[in-house]
Order: sequence, then C-alpha cells, then structure tokens
Amino acid sequence: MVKVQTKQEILNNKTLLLDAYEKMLLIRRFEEKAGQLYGMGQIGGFCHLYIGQEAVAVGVQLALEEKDSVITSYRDHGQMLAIGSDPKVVMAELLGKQTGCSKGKGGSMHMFDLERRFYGGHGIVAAQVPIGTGIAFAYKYRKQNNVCVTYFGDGAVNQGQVYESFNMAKLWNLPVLYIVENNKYAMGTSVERSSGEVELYKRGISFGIEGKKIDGMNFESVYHGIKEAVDQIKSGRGPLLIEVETYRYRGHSMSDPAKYRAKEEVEKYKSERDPIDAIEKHLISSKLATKPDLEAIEKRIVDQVKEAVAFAQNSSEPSEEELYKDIYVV
Ligand SMILES: Cc1ncc(C[n+]2csc(CCOP(=O)(O)OP(=O)(O)O)c2C)c(N)n1
Ligand SMILES: [Mg+2]
Repeated sequence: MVKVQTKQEILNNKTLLLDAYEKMLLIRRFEEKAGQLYGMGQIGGFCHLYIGQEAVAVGVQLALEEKDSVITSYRDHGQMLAIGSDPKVVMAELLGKQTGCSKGKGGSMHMFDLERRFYGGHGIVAAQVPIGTGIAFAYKYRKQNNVCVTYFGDGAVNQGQVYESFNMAKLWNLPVLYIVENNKYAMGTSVERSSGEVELYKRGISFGIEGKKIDGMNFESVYHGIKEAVDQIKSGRGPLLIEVETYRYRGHSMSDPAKYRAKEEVEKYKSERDPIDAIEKHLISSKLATKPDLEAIEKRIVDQVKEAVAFAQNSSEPSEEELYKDIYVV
C-alpha cells in the first residue's frame, strides 16, 4: 500500500493546492456563465449547477489515477471540468451544438468523455449506480487494478437499485468506490424528511460495505479521504462507501422556488464554508502563493470561459440527419 499523505502534507503541497484552486475556480466561473446563458435562453432543457460542491469533484479527481473512471448523475458539468475535459466542448454541449461532447444531442445531463473515462451524465436518479458497479465488474473480470468512482445523491440513496448494486459489489468484491454526495436536499426534500437513517455512510453496513463520512466543503479532506479509500480498494479490499457532506448554493435546477430552505442557511455556507475561499486564504496565509499569483489564475480562467462561450456560440446545431444517429432503434 502506498503511504497516503497526511492532511498537513497536503496543505504544504503547493503544486497540488494551486491545481485544485484553478480547477475549482474554473468550475465556479464556468457554471456562473452557464447560469447566465440559461437565463438568456441560450441553454435549453434542464441545467443542474455544481456551484458550492466544487471541492468534491476536484478532490476526488486529483486523488485518482488516470486509469480510474468516474460516473455520476445529471449534475455533471463540474465533473467534466474536474477531469480535464475541454471547457469549449462542455459549453458547446450545453448550448446544444454539434461540437459538444454528445454532439449537442445530450445537453446538460448527458456529458461524456470516454477518453478520460468519464461515463456520464445520467438523468434517471440512481441509474448510474448499477452501471458504475458493472464497470467495476469489468475491471475485476479483466484483472485490471482500476477503481470506478460511482457518485449518487442523498435522494438517490433511497432507490432500490443502489442496494442491489451494493449486494453484488460486495459479493464479488468489486473495485468500486461509492460516493454519496450529501448536499442536504433532493430537489426540495431534505434528508431529514426523506430518510429514516440520516447517517448515509452507514447504508452499506448490512451488505458488508464499510463507510465513512468526510467534509466535502474542504479540498484536503476530500483528497485525503478518497486517496485512502482508493488505495484500500486497489489493495483488494472490495467496495467502500464514502459520504461527502457538501452543499449546493444554487437551486436544484434552473427553476427552483427555494422555499424549502432558509436564505440564512445558504449564506452561512457561502460565508463560512466556501471551499474556494478556504483554499485561497490558506495559500496566501501560508505564503504558498501571492495575491497576484491568484489573480493571474483567475484571469486565465475568465479568458478560458470566454473562449468556451465564443466557441459554443459560433458552432452550428446538429444537422437533421444527426437525429437518427447514436440511437438504438430507428
Ligand atoms: C427515477 C427518478 N425519479 C425522480 C426523478 C426526478 N428527480 C430529478 S433529480 C431528483 C432529486 C435527486 O436528488 P439527489 O439524489 O439528492 O441529487 P442532487 O440533485 O442533490 O445532486 C429527482 C427526484 C428522476 N430524474 N428519476
Ligand atoms: Mg441531494
């Protein structure tokens, strides 16, 4: 087993922290722009923003090896950017353009990047859980020492197919890391209103799957916790379950009356727990970076987002014959 860095070692790792900062900020600025474009009618259909949850996707991604894979729900643009997909291709998909990762036919909920082993982008709540378990089965069957990270939400955790997957994963000792992204709400329903057992990391116990909870508003906690879990899975331990406590700042999707939570709750997270603020403060106070260093990163990101929007806006829509391609039945 490789020695996993302590949280203090992570906090001293300038290259890693700057990389994390840049990736988190890219997700935030990209999604702010996506929110605006949605309001202007340039993005249609659903659009679930990841703002507030950036430390999760970025902490997980930096803790994985290139050969590992990820699968998630419809809240997927942040995941694409975290794995290093081209923001231009992600934006083009959001705008329904031919140059998008799903040729403009998938939209916000159906992002894919096979080259980087990102398997979507799934709109049916919890549908990705058996698929992720199947990917892990393939790794085991082919004797590949890779892990499939399978994300799902605090609402999805109550779906039956999650538990069928847990059973098979443990029975066959599959290399799957289940991550419950507990952002406290499933649309407008809080965990307390929908779950008898609110400690979601315990949900695997009766299947023999150990779980633990980590702070998802904090990059080093996510990175450390995921590194440790992935390392254990790769040493043959079988599936594990991690609950990451996180929070989404925006509505569930783009139309959300937000009557189910207090404004003060949202403000408290933004002002006291924001993952980007935290890493920024740490980088400055520990003298790992200066204000101008961080401003230069911000500028680079703003330019990158602008470039992505221009690329998407200037791309054409899929042609009519594209409608009959990439489907099972004509
Ligand atoms: C099987 C199914 N039931 C209901 C829906 C409608 N729906 C879309 S998202 C959602 C809430 C899921 O919440 P959660 O799992 O906590 O994920 P989050 O949106 O918070 O990331 C629901 C009920 C759906 N898409 N699929
Ligand atoms: Mg949720």
